[in-house]
Order: sequence, then C-alpha cells, then structure tokens
Amino acid sequence: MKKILVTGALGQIGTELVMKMRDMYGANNVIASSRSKRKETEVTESGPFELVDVVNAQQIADAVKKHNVDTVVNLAAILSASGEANPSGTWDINMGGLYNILEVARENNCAVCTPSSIAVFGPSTPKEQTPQDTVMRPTTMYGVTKVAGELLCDYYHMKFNVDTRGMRYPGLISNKALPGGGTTDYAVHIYYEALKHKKYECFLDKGTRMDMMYMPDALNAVIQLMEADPAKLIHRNAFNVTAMSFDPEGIAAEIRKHIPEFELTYNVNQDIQKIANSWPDSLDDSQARKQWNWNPKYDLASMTEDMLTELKKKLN
Ligand code: NAD
Ligand code: AKB
Repeated sequence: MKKILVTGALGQIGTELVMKMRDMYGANNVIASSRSKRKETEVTESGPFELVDVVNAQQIADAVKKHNVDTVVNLAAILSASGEANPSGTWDINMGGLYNILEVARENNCAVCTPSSIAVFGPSTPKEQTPQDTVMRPTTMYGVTKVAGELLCDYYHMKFNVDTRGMRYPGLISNKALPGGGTTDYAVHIYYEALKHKKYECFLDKGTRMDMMYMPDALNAVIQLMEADPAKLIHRNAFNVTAMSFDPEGIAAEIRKHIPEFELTYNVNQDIQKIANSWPDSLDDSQARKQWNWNPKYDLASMTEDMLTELKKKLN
C-alpha cells in the first residue's frame, strides 16, 4: 500500500485529488499538506494533514519520515498569471521547492509525481498538434520553471534512480476549488458567471484557443501515470495530455445550449493575452496514450453539462 504526501494540497487540484486518493488508498495513507491552514476543510479533516512549506526542506523531510512516505505528489506552485507579478517568488517556490522535494525523495527512496504544464511551450513551438518532443522556449517565469523542473526530474531519475513522473496539464476546469491565478482560469469563471448573472466579461480575446481538461480526467491522469508500469515509460517528465481545445466563443456556444440568453463580452488583459498567445492551440498526446493508456472521458459538451449541474447544486 502506498503512503503518499501531497504538497500544495489545498489548491485547485489537491482539493479533489486528496479526496479521490483517500478513497482509493485509505484515508491514513494520504497525507495532505500546505504551507498554511486558514480553515478546516474536508481535506484537512478527513485524514492526516501537515504544515509543509516546500521552500523548507526540513519540513518536507519531517513529514516524509513521520508518515513513512514512499510517494510525493508535488502540487505546490505559483501559476502563470500570478507568476508574472512575482517572478522571483515563482522561481523560489517552483524550482527551490521541487529541488527540496527531489533531494528528500533521493534520501528516503520516494517516488515523485510533479505536474508540468502547456506553459513549457513558447512562441517558437509548433502551435497545432504540438508534439511530445519539440522546441521549448517559454516566455513566462512559470514556463521557465516548468521546463527546468521537467529536466531536473529527468536528471534525478537518470542520475539517482528516483522514480520521477509528470504530465503537461492544459487548463483544468473544476467545480470544487477555484483556480489559483492562471491564464486558463477564464474557462472556470465563465461557468460561475453564466449561472449567477447569465453573462461573462472575458479577459482573453475571441479566437484564443488553448487545450483544456475536466478535473475528473486530470485526477485519473495522475493516478494512472503513478501506477503505470515503468518498463513501458520511454518518457517520464513530462507527457503531453489533453482532452479538448476551444476558444472563448466555443465554450460560450456550448453554455448557450443550456442557458440561451448567456452573453459573452471581452475586456482583454494584454499581459495575460500575451501568455495565452505564446501557448499551443492543440496538443498531440499520442505518447501518453501509447505509453500508459491515457484516454480522457470528457469533451466540451459532457464537461459543460456536468459543470452546470454540479455548480447549480453548489450555488443554490
Ligand atoms: P493552485 O494554485 O490551485 O494550488 C497550489 C497550492 O500550492 C496553493 O494552495 C498554494 O497555497 C500552495 N503553495 C504555494 N506556495 C507553497 C509553498 N511554498 N509550500 C507549500 N504550498 C505552497 O494550483 P493547482 O492548480 O492545484 O496546480 C497544482 C500543480 O499543477 C502546479 O504544479 C501547477 O503548475 C500544475 N498545473 C495546474 C494546472 C491547472 O490548470 N490547475 C494546469 C497545468 C499545470
Ligand atoms: C495556468 O494557466 O497557469 C495553468 C496552466 C495551464 O499551467 N492553468
């Protein structure tokens, strides 16, 4: 049975991943952690919880030893839009935190799963069907830390035999925790505003196409990749994964099938638009499909139906 430490566990992914993994592996085998605990939530109360700031290597090591951890899922990070407001903090947390986790993992024989992002790509990357192995020259601090992080994880595998794995997530859409300061966040906010006010003012321009995925598929991706037979993994850090690709008009058209009077307007944030323009329009995830049977379940239509149903319950 695995003993898993999740860092950054109170964010958009951790809020749902911890609960799913506690169901699968047993509540006491999944240790949620974050650098602070502002309130009690089901994540902090349904199993072990530790205060771990990933910039503090001793706190990571203490949690790993205390709970006999054998796997770390590292979710602590600063995302793209917030990262441009604080590049040096983004470097310290995304790179310094990952380095600390890899060192603790090397010393304590832990496997490490760290999500990467479509942010590893940049303006010189092929935009359509972006291949698994291609040009990676990102123009955001977040992207720089994600490329360097992928290389560092591969290095720890090659040099020290640490079992490191990761996937390049696209924008994630979910209905439990709000997203934490990314370029793709509009695709979550739009559903809340559609239900609350029947209109949404988008900070990205029409025609801005990016890859996206619904949270249930994103959770399956981590678990499937962590469980994958290592003999079948040619790549490790990190796999392209995607489920759909759309622009603001595309998601609005889908929402209008359920809320016909929904209105979409634009008030473009040029700084965030620049980030979105530097990312792919669509990813080729055939290597993940081949090497560990990646196969997402939700497309734009089924995700929209589920998002609106779940959010209606939450907002009522
Ligand atoms: P999030 O911002 O919602 O959560 C990250 C959490 O990390 C936050 O709760 C934050 O408080 C915490 N944190 C920040 N600094 C910390 C530190 N020093 N020590 C401990 N915790 C700290 O992010 P998320 O969406 O849950 O993303 C998790 C991972 O997935 C990140 O690596 C991110 O780059 C990656 N990812 C996310 C998406 C997405 O759309 N959500 C897409 C691609 C990749
Ligand atoms: C962001 O927009 O920063 C994230 C990501 C795609 O990495 N959602």
